[in-house]
Amino acid sequence: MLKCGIVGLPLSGKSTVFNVITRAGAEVKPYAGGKTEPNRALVSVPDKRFDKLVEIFKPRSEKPADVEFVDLAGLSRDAGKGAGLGNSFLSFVSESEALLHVIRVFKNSSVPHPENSIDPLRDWRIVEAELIYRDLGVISNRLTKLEEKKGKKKLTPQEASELELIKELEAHLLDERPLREFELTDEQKRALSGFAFLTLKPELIVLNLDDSQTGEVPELKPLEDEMTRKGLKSVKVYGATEMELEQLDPEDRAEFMKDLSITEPGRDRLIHEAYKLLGLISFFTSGTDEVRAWTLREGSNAVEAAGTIHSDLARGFIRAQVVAYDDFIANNASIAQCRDKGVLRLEGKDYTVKDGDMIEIRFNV
Ligand SMILES: Nc1nc2c(ncn2[C@@H]2O[C@H](COP(=O)(O)OP(=O)(O)OP(=O)(O)O)[C@@H](O)[C@H]2O)c(=O)[nH]1
Ligand SMILES: [Mg+2]
Repeated sequence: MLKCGIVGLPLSGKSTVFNVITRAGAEVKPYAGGKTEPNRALVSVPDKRFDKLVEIFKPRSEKPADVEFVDLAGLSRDAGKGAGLGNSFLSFVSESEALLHVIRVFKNSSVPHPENSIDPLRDWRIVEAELIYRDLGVISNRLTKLEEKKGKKKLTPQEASELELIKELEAHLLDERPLREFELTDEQKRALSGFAFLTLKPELIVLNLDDSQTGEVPELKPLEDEMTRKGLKSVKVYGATEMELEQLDPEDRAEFMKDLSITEPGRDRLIHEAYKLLGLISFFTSGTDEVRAWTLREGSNAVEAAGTIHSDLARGFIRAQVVAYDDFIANNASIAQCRDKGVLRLEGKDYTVKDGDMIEIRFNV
């Protein structure tokens, strides 16, 4: 299951955004400090196709894909040097596969800003610098170990190439650049995965606005320019307002959303953007027993899809019976008709699974 960590400066609205996404009702308060345990909640990925399949199959049980969101305490300037929660906080971040970085854009005189002014670009850089600093710490530990070993005996070829690589990474980080801007081969990525580098994780910037900031926001311009230069992705939310919105009944909510020109609720938008950012797709298994949505990395093959369902299905994989959701619907939700029309296919191990595939695994163990 996918895990997303929410990071940002203290009082940037992280718990507010967490509540928008999860409706979990985490504590939101206008002063920093206190609680240090992260808030966690599971969220079902909204998917109209899944809803439709449930309607068609009327299964005994249904299970949408889910994502876990973890809301952490604020990351202050110099956390990596031990300020605030320091490194214990950063270890929570390392279990996440993706980061939502909440940036305060809203003005609210009753909520102090740790840097005393609204400056999204500066704030983004402070947190980014802390993440870089933490990765440098991880690298320097590993470098020390490898250098020590090198002093005593010969390094294996693997260790020698690792040493070379992490020296390059160190230089890159010292240049104040995140590791996601360093070009790595797939093999190198695999070799580094155990380090859980924070700046290698995909990051979605969440701009937390006040509902009065619907037009152009001058304070935001410098960060927007930087995001364009760096190809960073962002999504806007009206944190405080959308949190209230989640508590309204559907009719009032629709009205309110129209006023803010929001077409998709904040929670759906955030979850969908996180999905896209991570290159994730969904496939379905469906029958009268169960309709279920599964999450898969784009580019995965049929055996990997089988493995997400159960390791036995991957081990004993014979073939996958596949039909695209759209074809299934276009053919009156009839498997027989899909077969007649030739849109129901039998695929082998190397088949690349597509978003919206309905799959049945044939296996033998
Ligand atoms: N006006 C306005 N106020 C907001 C918005 N988002 C959050 N706030 C207020 O800002 C304060 C802090 O919000 P939280 O969500 O608790 O912020 P946080 O980042 O989780 O704070 P820490 O966990 O203490 O670091 C609360 O008083 C919120 O009501 C917003 O979009 N607009
Ligand atoms: Mg909080």
